[in-house]
Amino acid sequence: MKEDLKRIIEAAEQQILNAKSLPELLNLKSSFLGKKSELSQLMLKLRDLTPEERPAFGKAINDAKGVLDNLITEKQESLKSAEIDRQHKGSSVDLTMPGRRFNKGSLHPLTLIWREIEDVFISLGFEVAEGTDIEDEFHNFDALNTPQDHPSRNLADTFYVENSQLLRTHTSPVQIRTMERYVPPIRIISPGRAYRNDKIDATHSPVFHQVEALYVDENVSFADLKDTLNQFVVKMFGAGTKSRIRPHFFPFTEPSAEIDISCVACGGKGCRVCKESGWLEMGGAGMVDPNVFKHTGIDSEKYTGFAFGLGMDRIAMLKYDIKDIRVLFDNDLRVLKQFRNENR
Ligand code: FA5
Repeated sequence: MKEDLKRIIEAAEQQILNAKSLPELLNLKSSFLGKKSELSQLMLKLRDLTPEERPAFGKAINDAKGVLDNLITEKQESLKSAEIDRQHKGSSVDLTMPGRRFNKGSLHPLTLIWREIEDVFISLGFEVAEGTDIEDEFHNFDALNTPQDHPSRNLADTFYVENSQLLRTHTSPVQIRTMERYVPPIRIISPGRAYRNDKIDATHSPVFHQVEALYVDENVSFADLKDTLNQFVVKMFGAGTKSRIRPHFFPFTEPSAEIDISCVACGGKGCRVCKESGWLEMGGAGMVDPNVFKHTGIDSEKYTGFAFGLGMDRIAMLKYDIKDIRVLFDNDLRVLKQFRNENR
């Protein structure tokens, strides 16, 4: 029997080592270790042996099976890696080439401006307050001292939702909500979306973005308003940029003003962007009207405050030299990709 085992192992060893493919190896495995293999047949002969002889013989067969099993596993690994080498040699894949660049997304120019504006105002001591896009008439109009017959309340200008609710037409309701909740000193900005039934053109969109600012404390003056605006403009657009304030009317501020900044496209000399005037309209501003304080329970004898609201889309257009507001809403990848390196 020992002779038989020796012969079987030697024959199997030769054939396993010479196997050329994985299917051939699998066939050999079944013929040397399968149920009909010589080794399995030898097992059947165990019953012809004496009980004393059986353990040693059984162990010898199992050892032989172990030897063959190991040989087959080793051969299998070497055939697999040879196959992988062969595939790579035959193909044109150059494993030393650098990988393809991961196509990273980029932040939208409005998001970049939004973040930059927040950073500038935070550096000036303001906090960021949040409002909601859907507002009620009280916070969007009444508390802001807007008369019942004011044209901005018109269906043609405002998108109403239902039950006197509307899509806010400006970010000024955040002033009211902040003054309702907190006592002065209050120093907040509130960036966000606003909605108006405006005709679309190069500088108007029915959905646009504003940033509201509100500063209420004892002795806040118009000089503080001008200085804050100037600092913002210089930090945002650079040292050579000036801001100017023109008299205007808003129901919620007295006195009221419109804010212009010197045209960043031509440095104030006059060009197509600023319609040759050298100035660009950015937003509205003024000293908080005492009637607004009354609606929010703030003592107008003790406190004064300034507020302003700037168009963020217009700021983005100036900063990134975008000539049409629609570019900010089209999401054309050719445009958005240009902001890849601006991401923070
Ligand atoms: C207001 O909305 C006032 N709430 C601003 C304000 C706040 C005044 C606090 C005083 C105190 P106005 O309607 O002018 O003001 O809008 C301000 C800015 O929003 C405009 O100068 C412009 O930059 C931007 N804006 C207004 N409508 C649109 C629009 N349809 N598309 C794009 N930007 C717009």
